[in-house]
Amino acid sequence: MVTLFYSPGSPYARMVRVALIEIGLADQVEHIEATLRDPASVLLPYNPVGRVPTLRLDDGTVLTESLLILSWLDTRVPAAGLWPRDDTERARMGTAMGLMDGIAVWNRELRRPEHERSPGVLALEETRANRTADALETLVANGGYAGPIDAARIALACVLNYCEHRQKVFPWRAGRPTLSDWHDRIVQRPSFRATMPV
Ligand SMILES: N[C@@H](CCC(=O)N[C@@H](CS)C(=O)NCC(=O)O)C(=O)O
Repeated sequence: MVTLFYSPGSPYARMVRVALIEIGLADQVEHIEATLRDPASVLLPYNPVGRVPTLRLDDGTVLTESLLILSWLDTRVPAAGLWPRDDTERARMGTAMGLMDGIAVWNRELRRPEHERSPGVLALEETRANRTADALETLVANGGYAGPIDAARIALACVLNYCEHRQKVFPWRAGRPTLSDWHDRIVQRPSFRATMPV
């Protein structure tokens, strides 16, 4: 059986959990919750990188990196159209992932004791996040990230919802009403409701 290692709060792992539900494979994949940055984590015997999501295939191959896992899922159910098929959608996927990566770096910096935080890193990531969210507001207002659910929409929704609940220092909604509405609608989907971090 295929096994997904995840942690409930990870936006990267959530993309895979949402995608599994959306393409109808969630019941065929064993989900194992893993602790992170923990030498005793159940994940480490399978993945020396120690990050979630990690997908262990039924032949024992272990995939790390969310985008590799999403593209593998796409090969299982190609008709679901999970992986972006054209350049516009690939570009949208890249922008959403860029926001997620920047938020992850920002969040990692904020988790350090205050005296260890780099003001330069914090400022850079705040600027990056605002710049990207402004661009996303325009993209969504011009019809981007619309249509059937795919990995680009899943990525954007996962990072925005992460900002909503976990990275609260980023007022991502301010001045971005279209992006806010887009988020509020997509997170009503059963796949997002079922994977909401507690
Ligand atoms: N580039 C990776 C990032 C995954 C990632 O950073 N996951 C975090 C949780 S959100 C993690 O597992 N952190 C544990 C660690 O860094 O040791 C991906 O796309 O899968």
